[in-house]
Amino acid sequence: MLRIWGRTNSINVQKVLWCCHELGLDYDRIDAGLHFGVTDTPDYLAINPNRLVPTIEDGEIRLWESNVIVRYLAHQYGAGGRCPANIATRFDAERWMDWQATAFWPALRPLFIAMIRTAANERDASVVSRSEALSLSAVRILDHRLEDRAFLAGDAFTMGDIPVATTLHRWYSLDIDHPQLPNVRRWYDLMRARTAFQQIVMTPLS
Ligand SMILES: N[C@@H](CCC(=O)N[C@@H](CS)C(=O)NCC(=O)O)C(=O)O
Repeated sequence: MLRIWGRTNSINVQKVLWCCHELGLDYDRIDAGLHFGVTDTPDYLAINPNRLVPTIEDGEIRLWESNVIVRYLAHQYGAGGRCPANIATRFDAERWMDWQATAFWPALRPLFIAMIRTAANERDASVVSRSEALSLSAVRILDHRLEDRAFLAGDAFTMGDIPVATTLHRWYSLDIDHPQLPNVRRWYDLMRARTAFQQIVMTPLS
């Protein structure tokens, strides 16, 4: 059976778990990371030298890097659907997955760490305001993208929606200004209507 190492409050673990639920995959999850430890053990380091979660093992295949894991699962178990068969649609989805990892989450992560994992009196106001501004710029890019399509890569839900929606949920959940962005809101509401999103992603931030 597919094995997944990672704590359930991690954004990167949530991407993988949400993807599994969308694909109807059974899995065995092992708590790992932060106070659960595990990531420093020799056995874990042998499969993930980064001391980070998630990591998966699926038969002979061992992978880390959450978006690569989502790509793998979507291709292996959802080819033609969650991993689109059409090459243009597929790489459109891939692009938004990379954008999440290289632009959206790096913009939002400092704000998330400050507001959720740092005591109010220890927050660096300049980090908070810069991260808030950069995140809003990213969400505006998303709003523009979603102007003329239901999902990030077109008319159907794909693997491309998973990392970005997991990140957007954090943005909406933080106690900051959320200007009216109708396309983003409509897409976020589509995600919120999905049972797997409710079960895996819509949990209190910690
Ligand atoms: N680029 C990696 C980043 C993985 C990462 O930063 N994971 C965090 C959790 S979201 C982690 O392992 N933090 C340390 C820990 O939980 O012990 C991925 O997407 O999988």
